[in-house]
Amino acid sequence: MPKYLTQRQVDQYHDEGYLSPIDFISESEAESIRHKLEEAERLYPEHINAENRNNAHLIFGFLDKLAFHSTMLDIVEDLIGPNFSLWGSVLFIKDPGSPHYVSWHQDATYMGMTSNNFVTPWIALSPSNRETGCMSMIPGSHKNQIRPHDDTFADDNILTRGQVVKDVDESLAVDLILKPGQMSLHHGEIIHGSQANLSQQRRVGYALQSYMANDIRQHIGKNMWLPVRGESHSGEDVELLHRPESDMHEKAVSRRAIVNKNFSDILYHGASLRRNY
Ligand SMILES: O=C(O)CCC(=O)C(=O)O
Repeated sequence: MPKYLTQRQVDQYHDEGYLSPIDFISESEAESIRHKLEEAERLYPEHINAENRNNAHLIFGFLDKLAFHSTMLDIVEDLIGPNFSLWGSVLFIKDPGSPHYVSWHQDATYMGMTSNNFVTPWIALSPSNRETGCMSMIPGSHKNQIRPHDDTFADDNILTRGQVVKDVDESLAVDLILKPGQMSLHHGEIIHGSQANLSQQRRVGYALQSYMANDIRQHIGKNMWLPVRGESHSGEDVELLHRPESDMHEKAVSRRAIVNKNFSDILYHGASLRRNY
């Protein structure tokens, strides 16, 4: 018996590679978290800006709490089992009228994992719809393994390498429309992307990227994991991370810097260029 989702939702996730929309927190809670985020951007611009949006849960309590929210953990357990850690997180923000987009890609392509059976919850902290540039998924595409990607490094592409899967049949795409406080969940191998923000409001999404069962290992870069539920990752080469002592705590800030360097080494492994994010 699943803990939070219905069996139908669990089956749908495995069959289509995503689940959406899921009511997660209230609209007012989402708004309050977004205000805290925008306050953090204002107070600590060096630590949270367009080129520094990875792993902010390691330095801010209000994001850490989302990663450890009991509803979140029950949902993740329903999809990948009871023993898992968090690999990282990414704030996907598109400013009003911004041309930034995310090309068709599969997350697992450059993550260097021994298995791609992992899940990313994407929490909407503002309305995410066609006008603001919501994510779109190609249902069932997680069953066809990793397709070749071209690294374009295109200016407006938010992805590290601007990587893109060619020849995607866009007529199959499903748009994930989310209200603030709702979330979607997607599999590490599903083909997905998002368009520019044509609206006058910010589109703010927080991706917990990704929760992984404790038998998945990093084969490129260092094995660094934040234990979340059940038995944690273990082994001689495993480095376990800590939750932040408090917002911007000195130790937390240095841990995040090490994790972000590892992220960059993994995601740009073998690439011809390295961007600052
Ligand atoms: O937020 C977006 O537009 C894209 C996010 C994404 O690709 C992801 O969470 O894997």
